[in-house]
Amino acid sequence: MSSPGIENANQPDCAQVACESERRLFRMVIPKYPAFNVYSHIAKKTTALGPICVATSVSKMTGWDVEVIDENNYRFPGPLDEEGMPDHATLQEMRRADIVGFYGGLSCTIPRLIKVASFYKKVGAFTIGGGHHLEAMPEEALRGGLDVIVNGEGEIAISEIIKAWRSGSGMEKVTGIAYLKNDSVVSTEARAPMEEFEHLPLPDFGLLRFSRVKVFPISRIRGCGMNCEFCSVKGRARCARPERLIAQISYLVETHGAREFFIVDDQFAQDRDETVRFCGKLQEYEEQMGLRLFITVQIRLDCARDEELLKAMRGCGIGGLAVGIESPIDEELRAMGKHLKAAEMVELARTYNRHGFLVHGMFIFGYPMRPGMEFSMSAKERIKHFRKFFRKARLDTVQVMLPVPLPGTALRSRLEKDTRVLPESEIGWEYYDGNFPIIVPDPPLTPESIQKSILSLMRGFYRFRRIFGVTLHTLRFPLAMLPLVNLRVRWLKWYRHWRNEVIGSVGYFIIRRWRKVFKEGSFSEKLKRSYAKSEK
Ligand code: B12
Ligand code: SF4
Repeated sequence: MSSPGIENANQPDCAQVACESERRLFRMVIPKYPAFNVYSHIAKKTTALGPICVATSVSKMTGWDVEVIDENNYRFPGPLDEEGMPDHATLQEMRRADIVGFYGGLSCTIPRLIKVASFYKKVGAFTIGGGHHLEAMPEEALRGGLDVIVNGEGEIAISEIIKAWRSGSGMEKVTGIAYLKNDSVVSTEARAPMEEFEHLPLPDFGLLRFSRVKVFPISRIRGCGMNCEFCSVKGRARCARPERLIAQISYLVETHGAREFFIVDDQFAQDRDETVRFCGKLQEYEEQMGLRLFITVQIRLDCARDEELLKAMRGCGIGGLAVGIESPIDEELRAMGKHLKAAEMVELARTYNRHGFLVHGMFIFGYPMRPGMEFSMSAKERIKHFRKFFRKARLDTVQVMLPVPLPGTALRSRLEKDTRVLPESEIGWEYYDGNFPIIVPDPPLTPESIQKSILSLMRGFYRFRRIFGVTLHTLRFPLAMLPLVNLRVRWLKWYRHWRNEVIGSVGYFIIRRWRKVFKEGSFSEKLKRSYAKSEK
């Protein structure tokens, strides 16, 4: 079968007509992260929700079998190539996929996506991509191996594309997609974001092949109305009913033995009253089933002021909070479009801590000021601010990243205008994971100094000597439980210290390995070259 690029895909070829009665295969690929980093560990235990939702939609279509290959959570006996990567040639030999979908949500995975997509295109599969990066930058991937890119949510669009491909009726009538025609990118009329979710099937994690999921990603709310300058999530929040999230959880608990969940919604409590209702319903379910779940959510700091919400969250097993604190420096917060002040943030983080939540603070180091904002601070001084904040806010774990000019964001447009984004010819998409300097920072900072600073902050937090803390806390366990009253409170208090020391020491090894991989790589050379170019 010849490769059905968008133009010849419109006419079904002979093989397509002859095998009309055969079942066909749709394979979804979640491309591998390029570098070892702090996410590598979690990626092995979870998966990406968006492509699972899209694959689930295809699985409900007549005549289609579906499988998902998550390259970040890919295990024995999945075939590997000589580089140790998932071997798509063998997968294709085992069973030929007619259509291959690609998750293009993360810029850092785009080079791998293009490599795998061009392979599939060469062997005659029809290739479709979706996700934040591809929406913002469709052309490179369309020229590199994708036939069609979906803008926005894919659950409905995918079935329309597949039907159009099968019937040969052409893609022009499918809304919200982009493809190449006469060597130019054509975008069809935009598709409105979904408002109603009840008709969508529940995401089917059983479609994953060669993966084992421990932390299940689930979702109720899409979009975020906050509009932070550096973020690619746009559009107001659209919410499903709490019952839908309960249905996802109960299904996974009862069929997959799931106990750990990550609610991927950008702000868990956006739809505040319904969120409280969700917590109540979940607590009820857990009591009926006699089990306790562990749930992590992403939440804003100022929700810590809402006592009723916090109580409801604790009641249903929400234990982990990922909080975008971003910076302990007021001027930087203003530049990002954040409305809180650093001093307030310390208090709010401590409130979460007091209520027994494990708080993971996410920060950006060296955020570039907006025009007209006069502010200058050395890297050393900034590090001091960060360290003081970590200590005062009593954060359980932290992640300090560099500013990333993500495609489609206002930050990227602003920095591009000032030619402060390091050229892609040197610093490619694979470096867009927050660990590498991609921009020319504000003076007196330099790309090297900001990178050294995040390493220093992470190494200061995740230290080797925390291994001794693990031993100490393990030995202290019997003592911590005495006297034998309030056992749950005592256990939780002990567990928090013990768990933080375990993560602290595991983190040390992860950062050490990241540094080693980094030193062996060629980034420093590329950085010098591209920085020199941008200074000219
Ligand atoms: C959960 C999450 C994570 C998880 C899991 C990531 C994953 N998906 O594999 C973790 C914590 C590991 C993570 C890490 C990172 N993340 Co993250 N993450 C998210 C988050 C909050 C939710 C993703 C999600 O599940 N959404 C819900 C689903 C339903 O929506 P969706 O993924 O967009 O999918 C829909 C459409 O895009 C489309 N679609 C998607 N794929 C396909 C495929 C086909 C074929 C079709 C037709 C359609 C289609 O249909 C889907 C269903 O409607 C998003 C923000 C967001 N709201 O999307 C950020 C986001 C994806 N992350 C982002 C980033 C930058 C990162 C990090 C680099 C860290 C950082 N600096 O923040 C790291 C990278 C990891 C690494 N190893 O380097 C950016 C990506 C932007 C970009 N251009 O790269 C986002 C958009 C947030 C932002 N700041 O803008 N992340
Ligand atoms: S950073 Fe978080 S709060 Fe800000 S727009 Fe993105 S998802 Fe919303």
